[in-house]
Amino acid sequence: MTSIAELVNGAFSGSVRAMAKLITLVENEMPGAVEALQQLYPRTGRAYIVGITGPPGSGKSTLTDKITKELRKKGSTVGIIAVDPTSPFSGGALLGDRLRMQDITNDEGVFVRSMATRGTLGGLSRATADTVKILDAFGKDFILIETVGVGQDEVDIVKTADTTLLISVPGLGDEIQALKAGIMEIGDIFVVNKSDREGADRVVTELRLMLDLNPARGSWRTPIVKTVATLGEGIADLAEKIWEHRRFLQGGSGLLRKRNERAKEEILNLIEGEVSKYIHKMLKYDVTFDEVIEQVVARKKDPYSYAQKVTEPFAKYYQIYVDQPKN
Ligand SMILES: Nc1nc2c(ncn2[C@@H]2O[C@H](COP(=O)(O)OP(=O)(O)O)[C@@H](O)[C@H]2O)c(=O)[nH]1
Ligand SMILES: [Mg+2]
Repeated sequence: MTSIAELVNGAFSGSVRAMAKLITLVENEMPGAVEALQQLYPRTGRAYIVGITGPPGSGKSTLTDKITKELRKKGSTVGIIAVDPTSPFSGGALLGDRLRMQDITNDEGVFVRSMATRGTLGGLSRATADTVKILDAFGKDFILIETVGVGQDEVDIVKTADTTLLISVPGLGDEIQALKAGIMEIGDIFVVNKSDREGADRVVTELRLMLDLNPARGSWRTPIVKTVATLGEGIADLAEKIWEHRRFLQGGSGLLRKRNERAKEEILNLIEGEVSKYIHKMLKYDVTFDEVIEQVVARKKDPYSYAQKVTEPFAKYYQIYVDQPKN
């Protein structure tokens, strides 16, 4: 048995095996996972995190591959987390795709990990955020997260990123509509991939129009980059835009603000997780709980009073804050 401290030290000294083991530990919430993260935490915060999101088939994996090569050319090390189940990195894609990825997966400066879809809501984003920390502590300069841009979990995952690339492609008219519906706010750089196809310029024009109509984007003028990922066209430009956004965030208070927000959310999530862990355990052993459910359904009890009763010890302890006026 390797101890947690040994694994952590192993990862610090560059053992890929130790790092992979740590990720498995954390991903499956196995005993020692929290201990490992506690030990890793002081060494995190150095990596730059890029989210790559967009509809299935838009070329996220191909772009991830090409961006990785571009970053490697400049000497940066890269960690890739593929949350997309169809990603060639996770083995879900065609053999040809996977073969194309082989040269980066054989590169020592690149570490690729795919995330299995988790049952619990929020489980996937938590596992991704924890894996980011491990890769960060391990010393990866850039961490790329590939994820399909749908659903709350995905949006949460993207919130982990410092810079988010939103991928669209020509020929998906309603894609733009879907972007309008809210996901647009999370994109720092818009990528129109498959620009070898007809209609790319129209997509660019539509996106530009939409971005200009959106007032709440601060002083960052969201660039739109045309790429042909399969041919590597536009990739150098895209990498440059990532650096530009990074400089933009680091130049002002943007990066610190993003990271503060992220830390706040993480702390709150952890506290909620801890509290609900005890409640769930308690209810699991409470033989009267099934009865309570029946009574609630039969309208003999109301769920509100029961919830208040269950959380009473907690409420008593913190009542002072609830009663306190804010200032
Ligand atoms: N024509 C064209 N095909 C592309 C381009 N980028 C990716 N593809 C192809 O689109 C398909 C889906 O790409 P993939 O990277 O797996 O998309 P993902 O599902 O978003 O990760 C693959 O067959 C790619 O070879 C591009 O710029 N132009
Ligand atoms: Mg993919």
